[in-house]
Amino acid sequence: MKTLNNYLAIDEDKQWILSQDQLTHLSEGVIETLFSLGNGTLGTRGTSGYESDITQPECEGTYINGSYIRETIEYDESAYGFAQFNNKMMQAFNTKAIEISSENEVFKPHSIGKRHVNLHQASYHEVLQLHSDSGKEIKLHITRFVCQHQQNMMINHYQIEAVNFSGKLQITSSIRGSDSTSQNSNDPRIGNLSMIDKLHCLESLSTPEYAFLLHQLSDPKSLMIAATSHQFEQKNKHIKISSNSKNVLTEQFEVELTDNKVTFSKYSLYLCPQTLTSNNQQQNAPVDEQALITQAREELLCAKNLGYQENLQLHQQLMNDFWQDSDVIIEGHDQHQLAIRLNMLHLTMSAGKDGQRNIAAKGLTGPGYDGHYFWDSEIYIIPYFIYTQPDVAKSLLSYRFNSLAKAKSRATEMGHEQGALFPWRTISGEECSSFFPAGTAQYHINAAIAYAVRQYFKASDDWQFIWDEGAELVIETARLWPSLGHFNKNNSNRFCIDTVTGPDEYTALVNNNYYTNSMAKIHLSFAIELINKLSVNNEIRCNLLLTKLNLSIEELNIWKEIAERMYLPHQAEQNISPQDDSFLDKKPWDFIGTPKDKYPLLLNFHPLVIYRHQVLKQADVILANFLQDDEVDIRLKRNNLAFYEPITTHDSTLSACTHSLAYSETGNHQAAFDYFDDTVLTDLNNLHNNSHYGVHTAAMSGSWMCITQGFAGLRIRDNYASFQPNLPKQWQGLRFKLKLLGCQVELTLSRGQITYQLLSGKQFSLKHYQQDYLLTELEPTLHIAIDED
Ligand code: IFM
Repeated sequence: MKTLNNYLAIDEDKQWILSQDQLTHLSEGVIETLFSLGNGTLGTRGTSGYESDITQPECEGTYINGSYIRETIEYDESAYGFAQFNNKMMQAFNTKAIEISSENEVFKPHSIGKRHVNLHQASYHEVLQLHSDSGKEIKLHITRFVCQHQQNMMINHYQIEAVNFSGKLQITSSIRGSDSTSQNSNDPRIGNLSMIDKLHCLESLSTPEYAFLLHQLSDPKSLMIAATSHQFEQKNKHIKISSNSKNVLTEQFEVELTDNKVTFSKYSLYLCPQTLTSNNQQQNAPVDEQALITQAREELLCAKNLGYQENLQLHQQLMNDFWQDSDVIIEGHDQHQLAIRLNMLHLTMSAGKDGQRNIAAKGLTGPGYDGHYFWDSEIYIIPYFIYTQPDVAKSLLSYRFNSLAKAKSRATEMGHEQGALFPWRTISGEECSSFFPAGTAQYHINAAIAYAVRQYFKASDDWQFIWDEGAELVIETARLWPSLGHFNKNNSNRFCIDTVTGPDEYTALVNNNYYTNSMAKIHLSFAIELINKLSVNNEIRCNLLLTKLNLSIEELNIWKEIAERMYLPHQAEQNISPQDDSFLDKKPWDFIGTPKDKYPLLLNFHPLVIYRHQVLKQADVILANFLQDDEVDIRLKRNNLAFYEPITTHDSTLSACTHSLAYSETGNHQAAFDYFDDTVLTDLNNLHNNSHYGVHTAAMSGSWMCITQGFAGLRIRDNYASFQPNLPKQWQGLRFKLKLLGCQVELTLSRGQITYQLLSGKQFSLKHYQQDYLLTELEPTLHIAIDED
């Protein structure tokens, strides 16, 4: 096994390198997505920056997570409560653009460059061969990283080798507004972040020291600065500045070739001080233009003082720490090994880490879904962070806490007397879904947030978070359920929730969606359990909290009654759970008569046609059953799988991983493996044919869940973790680490044996199938032989 500290070994290790040669089956746009880099705040697509007819990017983009432009949603037929504004993730200025010339002749590439991404280092590498009309040849090496140690910074490093001439080179370097990122399309998944017309240029400057473009956004009122600074190893002169438009700043440097080489770094800094949330008043303080310019200059000069090598080392150190804790090692399947690493890397490169930004469905890799955050974060993505980087999980939950005020006013707008209603899709915290049947109607997002708090708390025992933020989140979101349903006399007085949409977006506005009702039940039960725990932990503080939130015993009693009397649809004859009240009465979809090219159905049939049929876009009951854990009998889970799987299209990338998890849990290991394969390769093989507009972060995280919660059977219980490991027969071994219950443990599965190892922490209780064990500092290792039959 390679040592993770040895960068050289990693450089040569094919399982850490994703190169263009391995991706000949993919289009340029998909490769740009896969080669994207980011750090949770800033992300940039894997485009060369050396633009020419040959190296023209399919979709240029550099994005700032959490920053956005607000646009009015135009409806021809509007109605009360419709979302009024869209948020579009900030597409920042392109600072990767350079061009090289000699004696007024521009060098052009012979062919597209040779590119690869080093997954361990989160760095992009490209080699381009260029020539001039008069036959001069150069070789250009580009190395790029988006600094893990400096959230607003990207560094591009260039090494130019003159092959057959000497003298001087002119380097033209720009900061450029990207006008358009995608064609108009009827595909609702594709976003368009073209926003240059929404930015008003206030100031630009170019000096030998640094350069910048400063823009003003009108809504939300904010400033954005893109600044660069160049650092040459050779003698150079800053010779020309031209700015033919307010949205482009071009500089030129003349550099002396030394030993036929020119080496330089371009430091790019982006600042966009924007208010994401309304809870924190300080953030609303206006930012002064001059202060922003000074900050940009100082941060650039500070990075330059450190120099390229030092910055690279700081960046690599953090990446090294990340992989030390997070790596999953798969033996016997190179493609899965590469894919799971790619997925984990994109998750960490996309997730906000400061409580002010979340993780977009497409990460920071493309314009898809306008850069919005969905329930994907809580149900699919946070589990990965809970067990590998718990601080990131916490900060994603803090983002929700910080937008609680907006969720509360949305609840009021939607007619609820109290509580919070979180938006289906958003950046700023306001509802941005313009199609309410598959948007606002997905009230289950409230339960998703509470479920994520529950999982985080169970695994981390983080009381401080629960006291400061978690409890309030759980309580305010729980408050909505009583007003969303009623005790129905026609249904034995059970609590029914009407006119909602569950996760399956091929069925909308139904009564008693099984998933929503189950999750509401879990949510309310957890809220009550949590308040009891808080009271035991600190009764006075708990009473203060309940007083602050104006939560009475009567309200708690209602929650209790609702949870107890929640109606969960059940059809006794087949022993299955109907997806909702009307689902089983609908006409079956004609799968045999639907040719392959009619998928995804959402691009080929009107929603009403789809809604009228028994057909699923994605797991609904199956997901509920997984999240319900041991509350549901395994026979019911099996029956539900047998019923729903054949009528599920998996047109959503959130579906395959759920099915893999469900098959692992119910013992169909081959099916679990096949669905895992579909999940882990979603982007690496562009399985849904839309990875050119960004990766699918939920599927990426879902693939991690398939391994840990599926193949290894991890479940978190009160004060212990339980495992039911089953190494796929297609693999030779599996190894991963988990952080939970104050410890770090490593699991190593090989054919015939599993090893549990306590890496840190005092003691760790676990259950392996039915047997209890304790790992301690004195006896940290447990080997268990596995009978493969
Ligand atoms: O949140 C999902 C939804 O469940 C299915 N459509 C895509 C969204 C973003 O991934």
